[in-house]
Amino acid sequence: MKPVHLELRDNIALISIDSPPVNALSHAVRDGLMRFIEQADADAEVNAIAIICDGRTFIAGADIREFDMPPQAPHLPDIVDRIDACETPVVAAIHGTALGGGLEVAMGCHYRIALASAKLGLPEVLLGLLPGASGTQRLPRLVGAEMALNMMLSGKPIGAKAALDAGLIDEVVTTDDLAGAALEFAATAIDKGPRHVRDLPVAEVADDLFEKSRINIAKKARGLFSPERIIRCVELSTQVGYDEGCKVERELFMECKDSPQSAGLRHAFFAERTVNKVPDISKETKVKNIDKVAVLGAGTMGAGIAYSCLNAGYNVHLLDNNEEGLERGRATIHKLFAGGIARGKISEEKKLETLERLSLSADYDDVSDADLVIEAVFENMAIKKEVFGKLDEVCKQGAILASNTSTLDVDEIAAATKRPQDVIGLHFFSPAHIMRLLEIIRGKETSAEVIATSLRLTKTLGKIGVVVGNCFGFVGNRMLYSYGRENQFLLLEGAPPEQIDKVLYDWGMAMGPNAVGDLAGLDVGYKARQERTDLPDDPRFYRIADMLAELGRYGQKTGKGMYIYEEGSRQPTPDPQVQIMIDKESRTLGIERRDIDAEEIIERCIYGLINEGAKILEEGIALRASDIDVIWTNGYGFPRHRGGPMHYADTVELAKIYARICEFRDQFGAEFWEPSELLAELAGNGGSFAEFDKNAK
Ligand code: T1G
Repeated sequence: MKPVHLELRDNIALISIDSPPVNALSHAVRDGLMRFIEQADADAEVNAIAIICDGRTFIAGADIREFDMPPQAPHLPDIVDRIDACETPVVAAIHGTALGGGLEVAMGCHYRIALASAKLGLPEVLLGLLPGASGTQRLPRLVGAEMALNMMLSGKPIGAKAALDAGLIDEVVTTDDLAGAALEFAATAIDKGPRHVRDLPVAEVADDLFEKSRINIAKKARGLFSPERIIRCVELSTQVGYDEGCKVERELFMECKDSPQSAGLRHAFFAERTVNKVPDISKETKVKNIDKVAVLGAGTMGAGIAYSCLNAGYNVHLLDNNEEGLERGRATIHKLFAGGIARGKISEEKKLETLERLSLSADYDDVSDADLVIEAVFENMAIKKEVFGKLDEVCKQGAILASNTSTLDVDEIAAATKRPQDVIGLHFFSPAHIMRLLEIIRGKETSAEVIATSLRLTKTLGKIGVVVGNCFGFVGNRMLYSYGRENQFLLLEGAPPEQIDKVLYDWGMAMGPNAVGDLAGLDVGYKARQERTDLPDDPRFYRIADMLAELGRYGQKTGKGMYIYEEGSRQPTPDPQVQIMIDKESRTLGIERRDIDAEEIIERCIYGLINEGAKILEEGIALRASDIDVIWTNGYGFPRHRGGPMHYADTVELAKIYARICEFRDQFGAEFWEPSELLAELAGNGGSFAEFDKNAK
């Protein structure tokens, strides 16, 4: 079926694109568009042309999947320029999203109309790219260089009203018949004739606009490749003609497209859209109706989860076993609303309306009618089993009983009930109302219905849910153990905390491991380790972290941890006392300290992650390597432009990583560095985790 059609309506050519799911500009769409534009423009019977899309959205951009294929003509820049060159006026009629190449096609048109609900944007920077089909030259001509720059550097779309006010579109229409509105507008354009955007001037800009932008991206887009190239292109649009600007845009676009960063960001884009594909869960799998959510435990996590559920539209009951706890929970929720109001995310009115769906008590009977219960009490197995035993007694049959445990055995928790098929792990990340990731832990008995319902809940909460198997620490925290372990060993062997943190931060991590420890609270990790009975019998294992916790240095919350923090500041300052303590402990453990370079720090911390990730894949705890990448880029501050630990491993080549891990095994022992069998196998046959995922399908 051809994805592009042309229909003549009263001397107006209506070109419609129908290429689900998002009318991306695949080769077939480009080919059809170019043919019909040329045909309609050459047709003397045609007085105007309208371009419209079927389905849920206007063109959502170039077909990202085709970026890894040899380019095929007609190329998008040529199509956009051909539309602009039409003697016959061309109108774009936009609904849903006009993004990237889709907005460039619309800006190639002489006029644009849009439904009030439409969104328009150039999000290429989110894929490590820049608008490569004249977008960097056309948008400044329509909305001015400053707004164009902001739209391209943030990648955020704007609404139809804002687009009209900015001059990006000519009319906002409210209609169920967009094709009709397009034909009506096209008819009015016949007299006006074509308006060639390429010939529009770019308005004067402030002298320091581009300098300011460069300073800004140095902070906000640390280490990213494409933002500077976007600034370069927009700057050129104020200095040279359209064709020269487009020539440079094309060169810089190709640089971006071929960059490892764009490969990493494109991998992340598709990985996040693949997590929903769980083998035994299909569109036919029954989904339970969730109206009332009960959250147990009004601590920071519980209150954050309750706030997220409230904002997603659920009725929420917050339960805590004492009034004081409840008051704390209520205060936290109100504080989160105040923050939302201050950031303009929610209005006072909306807050009051939302709070009507919140109830609080210390009475278990108040959760008996809940459709879903999310337990967020202290991370202790005995306490969790007691709570689940109680829930089993009071909750209605069919209710989903979920635990927000971040490490503990979901099957053991489920065994405390007579309904293990309704028990699941829903591991939120802190802060729960901000972090997009949700690890969905399926137990041995968890039913497909409960998993399907949890995936639906995740989407409703606006989060990314990754279904994983049950083991200690699941995927994220289990891998974190090996990452943190190497950090602890490196501290004892000679690398100061600030060196380790700077190396990993410069490499792209959102924060270094020692600063993260202080943020999360060293007492949290310490208590979790105290709970474990299977820790390695090695005196070096998390030695420094344990010593700091035993000294009451929990991190930011106590003003002292690995670093010291001024009152009210989150800025870490190295503490000479800590370094003295570490030096002394190295001597006590008979470790000769040495200078350690950045490469070794990165390899030991990141290759440890990769090796553990490969073991997790071997055991089937994660369905795909790309799922592991989604967990680490959305939950642990792993640089998104590196795609995630498993994608990164493929870029380094598994044979190199395997060889280095074998060296570490020989140097530091097999207890911590036994290579994963899967990694050995893939390294041995020149394979990759991407291939593993393809074959796993
Ligand atoms: N190319 C290929 N597939 C795409 C796609 C695209 N541009 N956009 C979406 N899909 C697939 C996606 O993988 C999923 O597939 C399905 O569509 C639904 O997507 C030259 C260089 C439009 C806001 O960056 O932001 O143009 O999993 O689950 O939540 O200058 O998709 O069902 O098999 O995300 O409703 C610029 C990317 C490209 C927009 C819809 N455009 N897309 O969100 O659905 S670069 C973008 C989105 C470019 C030019 C440059 C969102 C959406 P599957 P979904 P959604």
